[in-house]
Amino acid sequence: FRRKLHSVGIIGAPFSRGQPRDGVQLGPDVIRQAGLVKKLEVQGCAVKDYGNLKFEDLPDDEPFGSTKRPRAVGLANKQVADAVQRVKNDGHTCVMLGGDHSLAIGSIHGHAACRPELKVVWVDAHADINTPLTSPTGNIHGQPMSYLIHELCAKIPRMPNFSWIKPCIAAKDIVYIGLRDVDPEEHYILKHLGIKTFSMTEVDSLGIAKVMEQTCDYISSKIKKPIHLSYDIDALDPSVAPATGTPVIGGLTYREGIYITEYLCQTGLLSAIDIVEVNPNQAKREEEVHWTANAAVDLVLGCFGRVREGSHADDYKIPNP
Ligand code: EXY
Ligand code: MN
Ligand code: MN
Repeated sequence: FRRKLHSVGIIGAPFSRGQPRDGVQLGPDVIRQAGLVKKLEVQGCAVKDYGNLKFEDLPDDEPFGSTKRPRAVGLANKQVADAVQRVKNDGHTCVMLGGDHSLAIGSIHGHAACRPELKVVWVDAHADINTPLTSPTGNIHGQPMSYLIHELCAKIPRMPNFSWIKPCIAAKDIVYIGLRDVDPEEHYILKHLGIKTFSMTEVDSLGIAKVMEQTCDYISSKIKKPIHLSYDIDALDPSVAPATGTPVIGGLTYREGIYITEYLCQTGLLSAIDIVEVNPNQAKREEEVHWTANAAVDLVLGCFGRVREGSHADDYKIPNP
């Protein structure tokens, strides 16, 4: 067999204003400190780390209705969208390290600007599809999908620093995996738009192998399209990834979580990846930061060819004595 050589472009997005808890802005550095770049290189990837984006602090960012920090979120996402476009135009598979999940607005928007046909696989305990008017919290990290879907366009109010955002995906282009904490309004939206979902119940009944088979049948039945994988670390069970802001019991095992990335990697269609919601300040002890960061690193490695059976270079020879 022949190993595919991946070229990876990494963007750090140290941003937390899509939710109220401090610390998620440390995600990119915590994930890098767990050895991400080195480990990717060891498995044969060419890596360009574009470093961290610098986000302005906006002092007078009054809520818009109940939506919190709209100006900061709108502006940061514009920066993310531009950065993702740059990485894609440079020819890499893009890895965006968050930061909270509001950053998927910019990441998917920027990706779609370069790959208008893309499909989204959203791995998360939550659906993140509240509109500003259905949101129970006003936190934009629970809303990113609503800004991106054509079918919800008429339901989104005009908000400051959001005018550049144009819906860029259709409801049929999305698959969710790992859902187990969905608001009633979100559940209505998912059903009303006929969005494909594999909640934890389907993971239990089908097993993760069938879930991934059906996911890929659904998103690439006839023509192969680029895949955007948006991976919220809280999709994993809190016993595996405790350092996150909104943990929900009953999540994906480490093995199920990794299997998703291995499976998507072998499609050859992964084009951009988000790893979000790693928050070291939410850990009860230092160890929990390491578990969570290591899990995040292993998810990225799985996206770029790491297989658990092991692998070797094409030209390897057993040394002669
Ligand atoms: N559904 C709740 C809300 O909209 O506020 C909770 C969202 C949590 C979002 C986390 C990051 O995935
Ligand atoms: Mn999320
Ligand atoms: Mn989540």
